Amino acid sequence: MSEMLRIAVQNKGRLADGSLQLLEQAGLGITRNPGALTCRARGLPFELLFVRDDDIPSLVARGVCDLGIAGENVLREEALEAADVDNLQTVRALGFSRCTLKLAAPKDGSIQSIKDLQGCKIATSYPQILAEFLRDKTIKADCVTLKGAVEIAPALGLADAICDLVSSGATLAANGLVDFATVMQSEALLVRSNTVWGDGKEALLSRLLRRIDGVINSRATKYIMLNAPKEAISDITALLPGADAPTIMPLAGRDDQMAVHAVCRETIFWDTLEQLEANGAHSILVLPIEKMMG
Ligand code: PRT
Ligand code: ZN
Repeated sequence: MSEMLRIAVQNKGRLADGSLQLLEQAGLGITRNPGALTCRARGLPFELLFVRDDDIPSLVARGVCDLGIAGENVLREEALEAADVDNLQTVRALGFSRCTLKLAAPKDGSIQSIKDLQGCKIATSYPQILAEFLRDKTIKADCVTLKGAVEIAPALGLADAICDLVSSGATLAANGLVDFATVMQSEALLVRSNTVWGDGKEALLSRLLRRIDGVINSRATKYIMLNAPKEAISDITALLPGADAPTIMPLAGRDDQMAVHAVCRETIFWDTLEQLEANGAHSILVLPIEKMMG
């Protein structure tokens, strides 16, 4: 198969590590030369292009790249701004670079809720998303567009409130701001162009998606092994989160004890381990799963 897919990823920033890690775990085999803006994968016929995240939607929509990994926030802003960005579609939500686009205002100030924004100035890097949100709420406000350091705008007298991305909330707090509404949630998305591809490219994307699904599923999944008295087995298996049919085996030389092995598709919290122990389980091991298929 001589077909190749070109995928745009962020060069540097909050999406870059997650994107490379995912593609690497999907077996692409990426060795980046310092300063290089493209890289051929060793494991599958893919080429990576390292760009600014804001350029990813239009590079994919224009067919310069077949695929791209970008934040939902950037994809939505670009789609609202440029009509040609319609020519792409989301193929997977990737679960990393999660954040929330929020409205915030100075603590103890006059703006405490959305209705207080009437006639105010709001600083943001996402003017299109904000305008759509305000239209929807029938609020008329002025939007001040800043590329970065949006949180400083109220202190400088540039705006009364801000609309910006929040993850830990530390930046808002450090600038004396409090959030009062959510505009949108965001995570990294894998997008493709709507351009019609040949069978070779489609097959390559399907192969990548199966592997990505395997990586994403295995992240939340753990393998649990424990030993327990025979009579406690049904209570113990009922406690295992998201486990289908566990393997139950006798322990060599111990008639009264069994070993339980299970794949748990939900997070195993310390509380669960404590409950397992309280029900007689011992020698409990929780192991990460690297890959899953089938
Ligand atoms: O250079 P390039 O244009 O490629 O990068 P960039 O500077 O535009 O973007 P970058 O790398 O900062 O973010 C890329 C994407 O990561 C964003 O579009 C979001 O989809 C996602 N993301 C996730 C975030 C955050 N979390 C985040 N916390 N993007 C920005 N922030 C900023 C936010 O703007 C604020 O200034 O971090 C600050 C708040 O963080 P907390 O933890 O203090 O709340
Ligand atoms: Zn950017």
